[in-house]
Amino acid sequence: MAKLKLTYFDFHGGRGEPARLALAIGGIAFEDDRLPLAEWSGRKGGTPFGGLPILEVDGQIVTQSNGINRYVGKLTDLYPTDPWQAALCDEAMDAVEDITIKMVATFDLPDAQKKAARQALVEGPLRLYVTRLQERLEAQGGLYFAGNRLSVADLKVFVWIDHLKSGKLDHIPTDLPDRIAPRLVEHRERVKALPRVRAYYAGHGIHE
Ligand SMILES: N[C@@H](CCC(=O)N[C@@H](CS)C(=O)NCC(=O)O)C(=O)O
Repeated sequence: MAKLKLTYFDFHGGRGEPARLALAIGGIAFEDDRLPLAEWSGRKGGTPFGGLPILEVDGQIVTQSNGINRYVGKLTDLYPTDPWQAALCDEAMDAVEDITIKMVATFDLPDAQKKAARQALVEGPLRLYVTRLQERLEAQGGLYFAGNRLSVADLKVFVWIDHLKSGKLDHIPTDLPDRIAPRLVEHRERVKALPRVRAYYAGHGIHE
C-alpha cells in the first residue's frame, strides 16, 4: 500500500475534510498533516497552486480537492465505478466547489460589505445551490448522491452543510438548510451517524 500524507489546515471541515473522512472510513492509514494557519504564509509559495489540500503519495504530490477526493474514493471504494454514477458523484462535489468559491470571496471583506455580500448570497446562489442539491439528492432516491451508497460526494456535501449550520459563518442563518432543504439536513445527520464517521470525530475529541 502506498504511503499517504494529507496536508490541510488544522481545523475540522473545509476542502480537506472529505478526504480525511474517506481515508478514515476506508481504514487506510495516512499521515494526517494539519498545518496551523499561522504557518501558512511561509508555506504557500512552495505549493503548486498556492492552496491546500495536498496529497503526497509515496513522495509525489497532487493538489485539487475534488481530484484528491476521487483518488482516495477509489482507494476506499467510495467513488462509483460506473461512469454515470461517477458523473453524478462529480456533479455534487463540483457544485459544492462552485458555491464554496462564492463564499470564500466574502471572507476578507470588511464587516459591512461582508454582511451585504452574504445576504445577497443567502437570497441568491446559496439558496439555489442548497435547494438544487436537495433536488439532485431526491432524484437519486433521497439517501445518497450517487450509486445508492455512500460516496465521497456524500462526504463533501455533509461537510458543507455542517459548515453552513455551524454558526461560524457570520450573516448566514444557521437554520437556512433546515428551512429550505430539510432532506439535506437529514442526509447530514445520516452521514454523521455512520459508526466510522462517529469514531473518526470521537478520535478527535468531538462527540455530537
Ligand atoms: N481549487 C483548489 C482550491 C484550494 C484552496 O483555495 N484551498 C484553500 C483552503 S480550503 C486555501 O488553501 N486557502 C489559503 C489561500 O488561498 O491562501 C482545491 O479545490 O483544492
